[in-house]
Amino acid sequence: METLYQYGWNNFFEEYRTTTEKTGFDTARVTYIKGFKYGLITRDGEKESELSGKLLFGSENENLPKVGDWVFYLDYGDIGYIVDVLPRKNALTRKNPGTENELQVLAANIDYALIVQGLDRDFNIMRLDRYITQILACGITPVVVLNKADLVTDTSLYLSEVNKLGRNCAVYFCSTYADIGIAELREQALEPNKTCILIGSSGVGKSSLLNALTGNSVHETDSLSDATGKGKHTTTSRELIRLENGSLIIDTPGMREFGVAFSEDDQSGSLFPTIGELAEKCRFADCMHINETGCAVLEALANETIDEKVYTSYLKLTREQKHFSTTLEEKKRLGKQMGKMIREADEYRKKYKY
Ligand SMILES: Nc1nc2c(ncn2[C@@H]2O[C@H](COP(=O)(O)OP(=O)(O)OP(=O)(O)O)[C@@H](O)[C@H]2O)c(=O)[nH]1
Ligand SMILES: [Mg+2]
Ligand SMILES: [Zn+2]
Repeated sequence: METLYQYGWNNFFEEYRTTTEKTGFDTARVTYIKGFKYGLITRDGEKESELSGKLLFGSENENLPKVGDWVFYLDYGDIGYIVDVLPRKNALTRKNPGTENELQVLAANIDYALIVQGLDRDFNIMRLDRYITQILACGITPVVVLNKADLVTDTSLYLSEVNKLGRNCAVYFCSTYADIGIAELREQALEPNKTCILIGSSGVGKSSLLNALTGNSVHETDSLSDATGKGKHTTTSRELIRLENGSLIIDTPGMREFGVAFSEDDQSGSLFPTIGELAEKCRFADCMHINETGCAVLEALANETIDEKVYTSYLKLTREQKHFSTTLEEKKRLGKQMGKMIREADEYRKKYKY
């Protein structure tokens, strides 16, 4: 079990294992997925595996194993067969790009998400707020990493922009080129046996950071010297690795979209603390903070006690959330109707035997 604990196994999973009758199966953690192959870290080391037919054909995509998941598997010597996924402590999700109401699970059982932005044209405060909101909704602690600090002379401007969001998350300025902030990140943000994930747009330096953190080149990075743009080492799959200090880290491919996908219940003050706090002082309990009289949010906006971006981001994200959950409900409702029709047709067929 020693190895498993080193890879993040804890009482949460141990309790489940001991209370479930899965005798004959071992547990392991998914470290990568390449096509039909699942990389596992088992008590005896690495083992490449596949999904059992039951799991492959009997599960919704979001319930299939993802990087970071703990699974039950059968050992067949050369290969393992994954038979089940243990309950997740949490999962990093987003709206599946190109869909209206599909959830995409990016990785499971995550303690920290390092949101990486580059201090070049990539820096975008609204996008940062979007990432933070969705990550909090997933029950994951967000950490802000502003990379390429070598490109700017004054980082304090960026820090005050981030602080205006009122998010209270740790902010690190890093440069893999100038070796700025890497040691702090390693020592303060990464904990032994805890899992963190690097996320952000393509080219912000996630893999470069991972390499700097490990001190060696585990992940190839895009090279600036390649003027043709060919042979870029953009990351194409997620992979969990263990660093020397015992922390676990997942590198991911850059994301173009990070659509929010959380439920209405999560939309309370905890996801938008600045707005939530003000909302308590609005005249109407159901105030939408759009044009109501006696709205404390609009008042704060008018006298500039809150930043306009905080408000704009709140409106944008809650609208998106609303759209996501209403289309999801609609889909479920239609699904139920469809199910009912099929059942009725079946009964009708049985009754009249045709
Ligand atoms: N100026 C500057 N450039 C950097 C720094 N770190 C990385 N880069 C450059 O940024 C580019 C992208 O780096 P990667 O580490 O591959 O970026 P990534 O986020 O992993 O990209 P994807 O895998 O496509 O998501 C490369 O050309 C790096 O050399 C930095 O600290 N400063
Ligand atoms: Mg990369
Ligand atoms: Zn209001």
